[in-house]
Amino acid sequence: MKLYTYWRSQATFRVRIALNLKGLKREDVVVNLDRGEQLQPDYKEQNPQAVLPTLYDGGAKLFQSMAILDYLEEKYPNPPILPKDLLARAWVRGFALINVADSHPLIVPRIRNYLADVLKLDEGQRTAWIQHWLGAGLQAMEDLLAEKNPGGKLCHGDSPTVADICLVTQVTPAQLFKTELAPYGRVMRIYEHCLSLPAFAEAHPRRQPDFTAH
Ligand SMILES: N[C@@H](CCC(=O)N[C@@H](CS)C(=O)NCC(=O)O)C(=O)O
Repeated sequence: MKLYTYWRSQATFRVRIALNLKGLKREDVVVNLDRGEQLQPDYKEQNPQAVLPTLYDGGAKLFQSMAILDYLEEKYPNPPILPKDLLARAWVRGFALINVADSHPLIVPRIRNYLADVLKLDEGQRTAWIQHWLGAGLQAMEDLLAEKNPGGKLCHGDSPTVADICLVTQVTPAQLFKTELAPYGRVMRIYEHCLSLPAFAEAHPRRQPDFTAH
């Protein structure tokens, strides 16, 4: 598999975790988002939306992290990253979408650039925006865990699911943008447990060869 990646891309982090959980090897091609390389014609040819990740499985091209996670689950079902039970699957997917569909889209580089270049928000206002929307997602996750699984080491069941992957990629940008994490005790307990697992730890932004300290 060939993965177009960047260390700080949360959407790509999701795919790295899923590939590791399923024991699938990958070759990385770095697209430096801080230098705007996603906008270069050679990458836009791969991914017309000009975003990471893009994954090639042999000759097949895949894009959008949730679609990739679903594809991996269907093509490589063992070990599973979705529960078998229908309602549990819906809960896990719903939990994951808080990150993928509601929080993360509001903090990606093209949004941050628009806030800066078009709306002329200063750095403090932009950071407040990011912390607000990440905090809203973290609070929703915390409340859902309190309702369904208050003492769990993982979001659902005994093995990692898409919910845990997306909980982790909700917390890492919150850490990067110095969001207050103390109010989210259940989320953080699961985060710490996930990061003790090699599949998550190896995929972490700091462990990527292209990581640069900010
Ligand atoms: N919904 C997409 C998000 C894709 C996305 O926005 N990726 C970010 C990196 S995490 C990106 O490449 N952004 C480039 C930009 O905003 O210009 C997914 O989950 O794959």
